[in-house]
Amino acid sequence: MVHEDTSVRDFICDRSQGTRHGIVIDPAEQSPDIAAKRAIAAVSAGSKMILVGGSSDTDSNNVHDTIVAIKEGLELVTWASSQDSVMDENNWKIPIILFPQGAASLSPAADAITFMMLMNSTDPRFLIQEQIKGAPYIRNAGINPISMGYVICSPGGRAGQVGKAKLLLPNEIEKSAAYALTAQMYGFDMLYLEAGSGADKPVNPDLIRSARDVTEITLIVGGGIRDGATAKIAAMAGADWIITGNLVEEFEDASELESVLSEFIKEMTN
Ligand code: 1GP
Repeated sequence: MVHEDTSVRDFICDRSQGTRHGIVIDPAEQSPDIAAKRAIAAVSAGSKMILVGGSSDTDSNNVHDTIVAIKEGLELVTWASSQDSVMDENNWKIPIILFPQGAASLSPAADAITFMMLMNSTDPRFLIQEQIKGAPYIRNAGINPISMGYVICSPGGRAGQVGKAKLLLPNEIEKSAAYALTAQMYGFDMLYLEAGSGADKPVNPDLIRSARDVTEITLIVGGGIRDGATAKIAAMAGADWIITGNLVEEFEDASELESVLSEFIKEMTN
């Protein structure tokens, strides 16, 4: 039986909370220790989801070690705040979610997995084959699947190349709406519009708006978002989640990262 705990999915898909911020940690880009420090800084700043994954150089070992380190780090802070009457321990209970490049980079320690179809891939591997490979493992490990349509928009970056995506162009407004409708008709929990990590331009807000206008699906937007003002534009267009990756990797110092992300989230939500 597929794991029935729907609490993580409900938390992620709850659209009543306004636009929230999440981070993506690429296990190939830092040690598990540093990843944990970054995750703690982000959660302390107000981030509400931690995705773990990357487009290349991830395998189940570095994915697993990274997830375990983040989990242990957050558990420690949760415990510390439970001993402190001023701090709310619930603020630290943030899901750690696998954001996999394929069936070879999974970990049973994750709270959930974005079980995704790369909807505009030209390769059946990313449409359905990796999913078939991974599904039995996901069931046996008891990881909660959160179904997701993943659409890579130009410029697309490494994710677009690796996933052999026929990129969604900034002017393909109706096509974006059609992808959103298709994702909803498949019963997917969420739709992720991705410009690619490190993109020089984020997803065109008109693509976000057209997807938002035709569906109630939870919308995630990421790629090339480096400041709160850009995040706010995506939020106003209808994004439920803004994901940043590179920004998090830029700071060695955790307290500096925390203050940059606090400012980012404040600007995004104001
Ligand atoms: C990757 O969209 C995310 O899936 C993050 O992109 O690294 O550009 O923030 P950035």
